[in-house]
Amino acid sequence: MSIFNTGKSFLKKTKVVPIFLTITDDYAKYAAAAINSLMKTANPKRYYRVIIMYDKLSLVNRWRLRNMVTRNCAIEFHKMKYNLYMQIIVRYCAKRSGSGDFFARAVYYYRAFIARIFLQYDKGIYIDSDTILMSDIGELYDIELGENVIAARVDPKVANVPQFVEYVENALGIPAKDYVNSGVILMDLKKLRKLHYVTQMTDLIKKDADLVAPDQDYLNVILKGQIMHLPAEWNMQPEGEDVSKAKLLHYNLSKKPWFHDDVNAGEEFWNAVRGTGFYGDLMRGKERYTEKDAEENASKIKALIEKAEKLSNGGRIF
Ligand SMILES: [Mn+2]
Repeated sequence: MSIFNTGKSFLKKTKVVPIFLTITDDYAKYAAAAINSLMKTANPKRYYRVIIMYDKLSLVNRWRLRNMVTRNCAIEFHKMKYNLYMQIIVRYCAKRSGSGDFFARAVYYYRAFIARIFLQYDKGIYIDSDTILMSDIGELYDIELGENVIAARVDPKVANVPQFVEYVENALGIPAKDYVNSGVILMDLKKLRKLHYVTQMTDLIKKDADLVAPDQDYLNVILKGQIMHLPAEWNMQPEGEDVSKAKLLHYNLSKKPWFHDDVNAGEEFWNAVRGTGFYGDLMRGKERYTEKDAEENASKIKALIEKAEKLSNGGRIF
């Protein structure tokens, strides 16, 4: 039996767990840590396939990532095609970038295409590159979605910032207690295909609205009422949270352990980096990181909060 067999009957029989990451060259080193942690915590009796969706990824980075393959965890690459949908997204991002928008990059939208591209899977998991697995991701895959289209964690960063609460409730029409983070998503791919998710998303994008977290906002708006809430431990966000029971760490909108020393659960990140072939890159990146970079990053988050406040005063967007 081989994990490199991609036939549908094989997938059905062995229940390969498909995990999707979406990256460009600048995310490759963080993705490597996420993938390495996934492999270390994987159940030796199960099979996994990590699928990396990318646009620009150098041969060297692809080679280094591909080298991480293990006995029961395959690594596969998928280059995104510049189709009509992608053109709409890229144009929107180009227009939005520079307006204090963190997320004006097409790579944030690749996750929306998973159901559409990978017809061989009926269920799958998306994870951000700034995550570390502490438990077998197969357990997350086994969660029953029931009638829901996806499962994701209610976003703790939103709930803790009054301006974000106002924004999601007033501008998006979503109660903050239901607004989810899109960094870890368990997906019913069949249902997403039936909903023509990408078409719905690009229809909204064509409205050219200014948003705080576009891909995540669209996800919440389109799937409102059809999202199961994941237990917090599957998207534990170290800054300000108790990570002792975490099954997955997500360094979301916070000080990143690859730049700062004083990060809660930073050790877990560096443990996951060792042996990936990206250790040197990450160490050099940390050495080069300056006070000025830290200030710039903090001011970006401040700008995001200001933007949320401004937009929430303008009433409903969709
Ligand atoms: Mn993230």
